[in-house]
Amino acid sequence: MIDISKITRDGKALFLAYDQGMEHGPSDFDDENANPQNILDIGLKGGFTGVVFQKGIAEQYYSAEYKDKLPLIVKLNGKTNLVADPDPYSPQICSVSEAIDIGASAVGYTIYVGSKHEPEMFKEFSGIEQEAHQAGIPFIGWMYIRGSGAEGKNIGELTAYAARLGLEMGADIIKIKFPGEEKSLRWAVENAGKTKVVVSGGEKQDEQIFLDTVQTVMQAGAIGMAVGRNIWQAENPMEVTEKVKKIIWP
Ligand code: FBP
Repeated sequence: MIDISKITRDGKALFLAYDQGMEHGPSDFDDENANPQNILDIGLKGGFTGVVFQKGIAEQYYSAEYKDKLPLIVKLNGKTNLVADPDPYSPQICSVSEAIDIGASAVGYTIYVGSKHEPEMFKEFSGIEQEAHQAGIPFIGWMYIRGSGAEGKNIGELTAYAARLGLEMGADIIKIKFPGEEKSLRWAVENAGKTKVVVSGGEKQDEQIFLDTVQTVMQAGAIGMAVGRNIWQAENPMEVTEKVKKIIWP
């Protein structure tokens, strides 16, 4: 079993996600958070257990001084939101060895569960899983439900299916979206078995609603959050971070 202690604290996780510049474009940013250096500052001061970058930002901004203080998780695939495809595919754009060379303590890959492109993504996902585990680093699967195969189906059931898929495919940690209620998330966590679960933050929302979600996520048995916009789009990112940490590490 792969050791995930480098990217967790007391078995819990708080990852700072910052691949939105690729996934959504600069419309997510303002003068402060467009600068990756400010995100590293939040990650470091906030005591996050990992920061998630694509390889370009990692190469240009993640220097050796961060290595033992703020572990790097490199996302190995990505896409823009410019092509409206009902069946998304996010190709691999970075290899495991390249990620390790730029300092990665773990790697991640987004798979769109329910997309017609599942076969290509399964292939890339499993190749990465094998290489990451040969190199002894954790592999995080972003298990996102999206595609024509998921249309009209129950989100709670699909979330549990996505979580189970992460276990079946050998992910050490999976990142899933909050299915809207504790019961469904609990079922997803149960189906993930020994694979640990973190939940994504989603669009920036009212602070209390976001904190209530974090509370529910922890009650459901997840090990933490992988959150971006609800932290670095906040008026005071440090303040929200402290509140989130109090919930994750009471
Ligand atoms: P957020 O907390 O900002 O939602 O970040 C989590 C994340 O998974 C990012 O890693 C990714 O860029 C984004 O959400 C993708 O969101 P969507 O699938 O809605 O485009």
